[in-house]
Amino acid sequence: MNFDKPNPFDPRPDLKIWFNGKIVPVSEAKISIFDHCILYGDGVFEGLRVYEGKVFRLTQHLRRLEHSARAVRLELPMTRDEMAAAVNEAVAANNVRDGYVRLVVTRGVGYLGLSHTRTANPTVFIIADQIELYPKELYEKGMAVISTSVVRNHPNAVAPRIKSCNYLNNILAKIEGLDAGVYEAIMYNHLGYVAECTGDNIFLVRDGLIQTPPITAGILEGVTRDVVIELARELKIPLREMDLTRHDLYVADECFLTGSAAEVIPVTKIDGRPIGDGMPGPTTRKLMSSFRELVRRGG
Ligand code: PXG
Repeated sequence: MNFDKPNPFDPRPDLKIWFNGKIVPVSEAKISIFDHCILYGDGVFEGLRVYEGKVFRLTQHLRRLEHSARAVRLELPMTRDEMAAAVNEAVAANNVRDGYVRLVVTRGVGYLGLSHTRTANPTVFIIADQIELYPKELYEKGMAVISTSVVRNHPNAVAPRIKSCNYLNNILAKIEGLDAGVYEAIMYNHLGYVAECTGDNIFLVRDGLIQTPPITAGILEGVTRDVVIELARELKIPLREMDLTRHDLYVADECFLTGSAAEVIPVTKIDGRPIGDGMPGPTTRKLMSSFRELVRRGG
């Protein structure tokens, strides 16, 4: 047995964590093995961005957290204002100017059984650190993705609108993508329509129309997705939320993904097929630069 091998992915030791109301060194931020988040993936989370020291779209993220919590009958132990203050404390404690925030609320320690009624004291922790999801050159050249055989959770199973700590549906798709040599993977829903990627929402462009799956396709209501929809409206580029099939992926002129970590990233190959002329297209480029301008202006 060897459980003490060095781990190259260990967090840096000087990281400070907001943990149940206090700022503590990362080595002191510990969760019980009886927390139902560990035993069952029973918890909810958010992933946010910090630009120029300011948390981007904080209210939208906290609102989504509240909805996720309500959907799984987890009572948040903090008000929205307290949560916002805590996120800002975590950011300040780590002097993050441009970075990433992970906010997690666990079900809490409980009895060895599924019942949420036999748990107490959700743990809240906030990590403020750096993230670089995809290599920088992919924002210039575009990224290759696959569409996977892993079907997105049925909305009446674990609704994809819940940002829960149970991400195995997405992780299985991610594994299929990584095995195929790509960083991201598109998932179809139970009806065979395009849903979303493992950690990003998807958009296509065809004949000047931006197309994206509707929320009813069973997707996370991405904060970045909403920003792009707003930007398209401001730029007067037509956009339609519509059911999309594999065929739509293959005949698109352009494709791009959105996410808090990824921002807006062009996709130039799907399942080995070049999209459009195989280069990031003009609409994608316009939205990428508008997005960067928006975050520079402070959201
Ligand atoms: N769909 C899913 C399934 C997500 O998890 C998005 C879309 C984009 O949503 P926002 O609100 O960020 O625009 C997400 C969020 C990762 C990672 O490490 C990705 C997300 C969250 C946490 C981690 O890849 N994406």
